[in-house]
Amino acid sequence: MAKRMERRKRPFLWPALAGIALVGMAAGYVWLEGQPPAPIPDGMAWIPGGTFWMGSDDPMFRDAQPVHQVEVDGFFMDRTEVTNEQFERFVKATGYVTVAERVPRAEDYPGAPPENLVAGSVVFTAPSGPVPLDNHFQWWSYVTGASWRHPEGKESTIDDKMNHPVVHVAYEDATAFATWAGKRLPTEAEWEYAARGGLVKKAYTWGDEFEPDGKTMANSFQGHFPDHNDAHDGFITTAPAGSFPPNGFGLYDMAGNVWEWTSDWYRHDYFQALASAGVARNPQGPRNSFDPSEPGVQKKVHKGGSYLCTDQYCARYRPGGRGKGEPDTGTSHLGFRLVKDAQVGAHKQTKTVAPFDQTSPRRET
Ligand SMILES: [Ca+2]
Ligand SMILES: [Ca+2]
Repeated sequence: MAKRMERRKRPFLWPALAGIALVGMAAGYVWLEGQPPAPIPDGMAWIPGGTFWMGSDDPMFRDAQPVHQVEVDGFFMDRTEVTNEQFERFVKATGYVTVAERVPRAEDYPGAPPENLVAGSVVFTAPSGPVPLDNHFQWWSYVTGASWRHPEGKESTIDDKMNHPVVHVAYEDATAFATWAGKRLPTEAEWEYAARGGLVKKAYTWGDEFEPDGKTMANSFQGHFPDHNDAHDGFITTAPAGSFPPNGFGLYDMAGNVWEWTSDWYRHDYFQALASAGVARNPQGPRNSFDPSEPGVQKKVHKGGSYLCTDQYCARYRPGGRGKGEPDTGTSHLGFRLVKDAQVGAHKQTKTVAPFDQTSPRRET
């Protein structure tokens, strides 16, 4: 039923809008303590485990407070967002059809006018002039025919964007790709830990200064949001994955370019629960979702901000910032990257903090 209710929202409600000793050999990996496991899968970086300060003291990020300590085990992570070229390989191999490409079924949307039951996705379109920033419908709209193959609508293509991040992917599209690739989505804690690149409590993934020595470090939005993007960084929408300097772990675009799915459910108060329970180890997210701005709408956590982020409106290219969205809703600035455990089948000690409504079942995804 939960799934059914969520599916109903797709065409009508778009989202508001992280000593050297041989100690083991498993699944082909030789793990030397103090060294990364080998071999490192193609296109991935080894993120050594550790403890970090998660969240942000920024007054804009109330749902990212308090800053609290989290410990995560080591893992491999894609160096870049998943690209159109990689996603196309998956689609050609499997015949997979994304959520945005499927025609919504009338039985899933009782009462919906037939003309609204069309395949499509949510696309950013700049308004012609300045608009109040309290209504995102001024710049987001559901566009018939928009999908990963047609990011701005059915007339647009990805022919010259094969090295750009794939967009218009719903949560189930990302997990389908992950299953095919033998990887998984990161937890929110893994994603943020990786984004910080070994830095402690820094505002950005590279430090505390937005443009150190005048250097542009991420694909974000410059100009006047949302009507005028002067593309000071060279890109109005997506940039080829890996266009800006990597962070301390060798990861690209952990700030900006496109938002990225994590496996955690979103709750605005989750960090309060984690902080009160001591150091969280490999937290997997709350058991259920709650967003006070849209009660009853189940959402997953997005991380990293996008080419639309600006301090004028959304500064969530900062690693402590949190985004959110319904699992069945992809947009023109949302993609993903994946992680892989070092030892396949290894038991991961986890600390699931679930102080909330225990009667609500956790939705399997
Ligand atoms: Ca830009
Ligand atoms: Ca990104």
